[in-house]
Amino acid sequence: MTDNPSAAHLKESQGTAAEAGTKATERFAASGKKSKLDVPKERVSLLAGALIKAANDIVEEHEVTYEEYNALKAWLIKVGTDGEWPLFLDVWLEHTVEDVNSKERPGTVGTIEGPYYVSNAPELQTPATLEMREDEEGTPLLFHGDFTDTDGNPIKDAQVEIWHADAAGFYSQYAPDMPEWLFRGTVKADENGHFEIHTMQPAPYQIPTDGACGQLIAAAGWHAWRPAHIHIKVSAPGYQMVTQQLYFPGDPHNEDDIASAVKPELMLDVQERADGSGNEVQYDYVLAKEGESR
Ligand code: MBD
Ligand code: FE
Repeated sequence: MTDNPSAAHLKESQGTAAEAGTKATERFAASGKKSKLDVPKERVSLLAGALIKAANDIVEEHEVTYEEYNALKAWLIKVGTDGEWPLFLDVWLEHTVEDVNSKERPGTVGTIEGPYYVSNAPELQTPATLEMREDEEGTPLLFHGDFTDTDGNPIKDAQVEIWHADAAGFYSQYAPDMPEWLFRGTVKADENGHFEIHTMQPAPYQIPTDGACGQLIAAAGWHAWRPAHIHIKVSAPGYQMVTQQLYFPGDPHNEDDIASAVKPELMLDVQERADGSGNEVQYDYVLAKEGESR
């Protein structure tokens, strides 16, 4: 593919954008999300028509040249061959979809899922320790909290699905040479709705720079960073699921997340543990019952 030594090194350490993209594309195809799609004809016509009109309006307003049109065509084709449609959509569009669809839900705030969720991560009872390697690098983090409903009553049978990058910014199952379930787990809360998870703080994440999305970022002079974050899905029978991410104060990219997925309610209040064994943070979840709305 390339004889650029730095690119070869990149491939060894983190894999290529096309490898991660292909996995994300395959995972989406295999997920229930794809099998349940049944959008009525009227909505398809309305939404596809509005999208096509918006694109045509841009061409007219900005007097797009044939060179620019062909650059767009080549780039869109590359997004597909690199498997980066999940990445592109989740970085630049999902945040608005999430906003529009969570407005009426009371309780804990959500944000985007992103492209790297894997369902059916190993089940762990609280207090849980996520899978990690011997001598795993990073700052240990004890993440704990309590589940209540919107009236303040504890919730039984709640669970926290958690996934995050390692201290180098890589996700298991999307970068090579990582244990399959590294930093991924399904943690069952106790009968009082309390959970405790031992893990390591993730690093800021740079989206792959060697694929179509990276090419766009470089061509536009943007940056490719997301702040360090922990992905979460919380759920309990009879309650609405919340998909969210949690962030660390002081991260330089909290203000300019490429995926526009940071909200003030999602900022953790991290404390140093008194015994010097790393950091600790409490974050509580308020879940809305099925059908409950503002
Ligand atoms: C990520 O880890 C992520 O969370 C998002 C939204 C996009 C790309 C990589
Ligand atoms: Fe992420």
